[in-house]
Amino acid sequence: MAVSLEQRFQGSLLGLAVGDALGGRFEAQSAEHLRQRFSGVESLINYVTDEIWYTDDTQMTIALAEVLADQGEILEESLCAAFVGNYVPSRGYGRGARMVIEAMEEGEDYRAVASKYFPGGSYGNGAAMRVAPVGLFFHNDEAMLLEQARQSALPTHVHPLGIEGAQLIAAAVAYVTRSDEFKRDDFFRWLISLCQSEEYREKLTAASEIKSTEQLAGLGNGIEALESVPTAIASFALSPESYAETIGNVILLGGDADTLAAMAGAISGAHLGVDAIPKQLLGRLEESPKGKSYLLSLASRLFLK
Ligand code: 8NA
Ligand code: MG
Ligand code: MG
Ligand code: MG
Repeated sequence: MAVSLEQRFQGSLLGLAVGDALGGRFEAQSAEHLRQRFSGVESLINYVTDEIWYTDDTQMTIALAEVLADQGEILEESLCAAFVGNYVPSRGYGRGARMVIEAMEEGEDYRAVASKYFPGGSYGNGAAMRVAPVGLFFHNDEAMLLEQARQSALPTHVHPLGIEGAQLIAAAVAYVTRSDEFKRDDFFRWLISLCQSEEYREKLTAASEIKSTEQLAGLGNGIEALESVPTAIASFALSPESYAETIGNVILLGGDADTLAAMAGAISGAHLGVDAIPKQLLGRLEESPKGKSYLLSLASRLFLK
């Protein structure tokens, strides 16, 4: 059955939140440990028997989606206000991100705080992990897609590799949102054509050549955008017809599991729609004030804007 555009928007936000929440259980564990514990993706998913809670990845994505649904574009001042309004330190933020948001909260010069903390800016994956709403909203407009992904990164990530990571995840989400059929070669050709750095061009080229899940680990599982964005994209492209495989295979890599699964899940959910997320997982996503129902209605608001 054809997947509607609204189901793609819902699939992407919920796919991101579920990946984040499941991956968050295993953040910073080693692949060896996870492989001993779980025989594969199915046993990982069956392990979930209680509520799963999302982390900063989803919390910051909500901020972006709210700004886009309200205003139709990312404006720096509104985005910072939304980061502050959605700031829940217990969700677990990157250490630079925490400093920057707290500076925003205090009305300080947050850009100065950010560049003092990481000279040259952060190249963490924090801009990429939250960018999916930009990919959904601007799926038919390449220039706006890239510019708005950049704008959404700047308050916390001015390093070119942090920004480019966000642009590539936004582009991957946009690609699958606008096309019914997934054409792997075409997908990678387009993403590689968007690369500005040799670093991403090389990694995405390697990602495009991967033929098995065993090869995914070679792309990285770290907190830096370059060590996680290509991995998330590759995991989706390996299992484009399975949400569970897409997120499960990156969670089993260990390391920054929540963020890998958030990014991969946002792409997969936009491709397959919300009904492709196993009930075993979606049914256990937290029902807090900004939990499952809120995310579904936020996705619909974004779709209708
Ligand atoms: P960030 O800007 O603090 O960057 C994340 C990390 O990347 C930093 O803490 C550094 O280790 C490293 N890094 C980034 N830029 C530089 C640089 N220029 N020089 C040296 N090191 C650098 O925050 P972010 O928003 O990019 O981070 C996203 C990550 O934070 C995600 O994995 C997310 O899940 C969250 N996170 C939370 C926890 C937790 O407390 N549960 C643990 C890890 C990550
Ligand atoms: Mg997180
Ligand atoms: Mg599609
Ligand atoms: Mg993380």
